Amino acid sequence: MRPDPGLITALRDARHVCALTGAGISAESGVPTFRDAQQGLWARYDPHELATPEAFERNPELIWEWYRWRRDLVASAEPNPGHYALARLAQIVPRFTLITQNVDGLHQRAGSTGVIEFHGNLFEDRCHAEGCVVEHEQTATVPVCPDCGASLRPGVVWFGEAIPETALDTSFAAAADCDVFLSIGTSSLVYPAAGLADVAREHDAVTAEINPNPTAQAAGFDFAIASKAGAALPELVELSAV
Ligand code: BV8
Repeated sequence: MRPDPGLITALRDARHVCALTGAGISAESGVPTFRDAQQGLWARYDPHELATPEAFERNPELIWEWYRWRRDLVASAEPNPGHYALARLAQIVPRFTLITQNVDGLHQRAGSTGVIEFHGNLFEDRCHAEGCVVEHEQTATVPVCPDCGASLRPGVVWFGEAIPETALDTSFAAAADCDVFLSIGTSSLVYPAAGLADVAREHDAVTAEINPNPTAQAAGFDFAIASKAGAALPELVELSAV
């Protein structure tokens, strides 16, 4: 289905486009979305229970096993046309801000730069006490910080943890400044990320949601494209280039 001409015009006229992506943009790369990530061994766990500091402190071995499983899953995935389309969009519009809730690094592998990782990065290890990123060669089930001896944990933001300040401030400033806000492949259920669309709307940005399953917030968007990101984005980006 051809995108709405109103959205194409808005993209062509935009000074600044801001995109927020969620697990849905990586679904076509074979990375399960956050809500259906629990396959097989993990089916009995709720990600909201596992992605918390409490779960890590209670059972660091289990949490490390889960994240190593996810790292393997993502390492074998490739960016898809949706990721590449956003990397292309950055070359077309005067200013482009890409904010992702995903921790899989697929935007960067598709060529996007300056990606704001709102919820951190799956492949970084951080000291659970000091928060610093730690490079190491440890093979222990639960690696430890060479500086203070605390457990290392994956460099993601867990439920109940604050968003990194720079990512938070930069993202909300971009949402407030942009002319077009694209919400792509997210259920828009997790805050504060889900609040970015509201800020864009309050600052008169044209807003669009791209999701094959329209979310509960779809009615709040100027345009709701009920399509997969890998199908809708390449066409949307090329039409906005002319
Ligand atoms: C915070 C990283 C405060 C980890 C993630 C009680 C205590 C504390 C906080 C709270 C609380 N109650 C509520 C909160 C706030 C909480 C929250 O929002 N909870 C929700 C559940 C209500 N938020 C937080 O805790 C945040 N921090 O509030 O801090 C604070 C302040 C100061 C000091 C201390 C604390 C932190 C939240 C970050 C959690 N980390 N990920 C990891 O990955 O392991 S969240 C994780 O789920 C994702 O990153 C993402 O953000 C989120 C939702 O996932 P989605 O990306 O939307 O994916 P989902 O599966 O849901 O949906 C996929 C969509 O794609 C679907 O709609 C589907 O239709 C669509 N789709 C499918 N295929 C395609 C597609 N779309 C396009 N194309 C396709 N092909």
